[in-house]
Amino acid sequence: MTEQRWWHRAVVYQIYPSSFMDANGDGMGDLPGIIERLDHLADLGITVIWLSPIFASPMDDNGYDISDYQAIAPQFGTLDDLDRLIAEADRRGIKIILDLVVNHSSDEHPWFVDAKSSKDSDYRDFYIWREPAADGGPPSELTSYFSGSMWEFDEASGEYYFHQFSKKQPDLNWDNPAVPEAVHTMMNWWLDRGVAGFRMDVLDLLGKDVDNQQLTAGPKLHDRIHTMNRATYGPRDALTVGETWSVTPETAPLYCAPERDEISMVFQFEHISLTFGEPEDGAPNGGKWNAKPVDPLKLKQVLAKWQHALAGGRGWNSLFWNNHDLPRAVSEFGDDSEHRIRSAKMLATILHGQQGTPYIYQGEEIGMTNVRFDAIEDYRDIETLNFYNEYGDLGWTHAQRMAAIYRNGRDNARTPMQWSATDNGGFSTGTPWLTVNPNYRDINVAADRADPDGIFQHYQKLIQLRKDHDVLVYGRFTLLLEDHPTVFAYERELNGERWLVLGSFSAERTQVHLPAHWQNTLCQCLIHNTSARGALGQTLDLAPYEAFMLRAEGNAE
Ligand code: TEU
Repeated sequence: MTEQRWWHRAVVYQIYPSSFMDANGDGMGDLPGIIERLDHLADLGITVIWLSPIFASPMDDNGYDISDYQAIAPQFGTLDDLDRLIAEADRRGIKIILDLVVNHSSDEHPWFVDAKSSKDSDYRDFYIWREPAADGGPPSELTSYFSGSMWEFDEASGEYYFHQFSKKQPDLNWDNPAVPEAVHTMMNWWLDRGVAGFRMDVLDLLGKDVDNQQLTAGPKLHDRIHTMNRATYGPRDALTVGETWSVTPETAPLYCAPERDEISMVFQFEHISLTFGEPEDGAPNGGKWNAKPVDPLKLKQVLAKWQHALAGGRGWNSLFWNNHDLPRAVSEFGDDSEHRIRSAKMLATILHGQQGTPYIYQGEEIGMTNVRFDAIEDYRDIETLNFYNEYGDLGWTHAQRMAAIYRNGRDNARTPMQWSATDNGGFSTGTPWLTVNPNYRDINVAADRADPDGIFQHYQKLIQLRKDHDVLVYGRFTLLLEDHPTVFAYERELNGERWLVLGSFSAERTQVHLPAHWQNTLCQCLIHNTSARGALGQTLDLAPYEAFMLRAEGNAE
């Protein structure tokens, strides 16, 4: 049995601060803008905000390159603004978690500036420096997630430093005990200020063993997370969620089984990786740029596997379709044209019915879509721009590269929030740092919220259902219609209460035969995206992207 924790019942909303709301007209979202829009989130019913980085940063990777972990980037506001945000959110029953980016810092962090100034610097060993290989080249052949080598030559000292992301994001050396010590002090400083936990960036990289080229899930990883837990958030009942691209159903409990005192839950990407194709030879992040269509059968099998793997107190899942690195949910897994509204609600229903903590990415609650800019100059993301250059050298045409960016570029998620049909979607009175998706005249918060059949109200209901019905939080999950190619159906059961959650991933009408124990059942329909269903027969005739949650009430005969 699962011991109950407050974050089991939480619904998290992720804010990408530069794109949420611009209060001062400089084209960049900010903390006062978030405060202005807290009522939107309170109305939605979410209980936690994950704030993507708001710290001082040269913004080479939009804040995932931090130059001062205890200062706010001036374009986002001040520490006072953050204190105010914490207090204003708290008044609405919403907690704030921060993004903990400590696999690397910015190269403009004083630690790195000092480290680079001399081999004798007290901070030299905060980072990872190696002699060149015998031929003078980099110490090893490792390709950065953002293109190029993971090693950058430093003329002054004649050594290379290690960076898994951009060269402006040098990796911190977790083998040096002074690094965790400094990080723990910083974390406690934020916890004392009232933050409720952390989203932990690339958590599975903290155990890296660079010389043996074991970068993910390295040998010291779990010791380090456990030590961090004990020294900081563990005794404070925080929510901690680890971004873990490498985690498997077998290794997940190492992170999030309660008795291990590491983190609350993993954020795993196996369902996302299903959309990746074959990597290009020698090119970074190959699979994502060769994306393939999603197979709904595999998708539901993977999600069900994770449901089973962490059930019964073995761990806890994060449930998500998208974030700031991924394409928009409705564009990737639904239909962002004819069936946009219905498929967005279907995805939401299927996600919120599972066991785990749901994560909603800003704009998802109104069905925001991917974007297509004609010119590469309109894009801002470092990964996208490096991809465009590097794959040009590999012979990909402009059209091929743009098609890949339309499908999987990170700026799909980062175009500003669409609040209204007014200029710039009501996001800013200035010139937005990244152009607003031109479809804002049709797709925006004001229009969607005014529509009783809108997506926002569907999310509102789903969140309320999770608050009202323990079966959605703790009920046993069983996959139904296992081999059906396009219908994802499952049951949740708690103390004799049985729910059926179903979503069709097809644009066609689809017939399914219900499992025997759901045939001829009288049901109460808790939520749907097409029309309410009551008494079930033997078969169901489903509309395109139909979805619902039903509670069994008795026998229909
Ligand atoms: O992402 C980790 C990560 O591996 C991503 O860069 C991922 O590989 C890519 O987006 C998919 O191709 C985290 C953050 O979420 C991301 O925004 C940061 O850029 C990255 O870490 C570095 O901090």
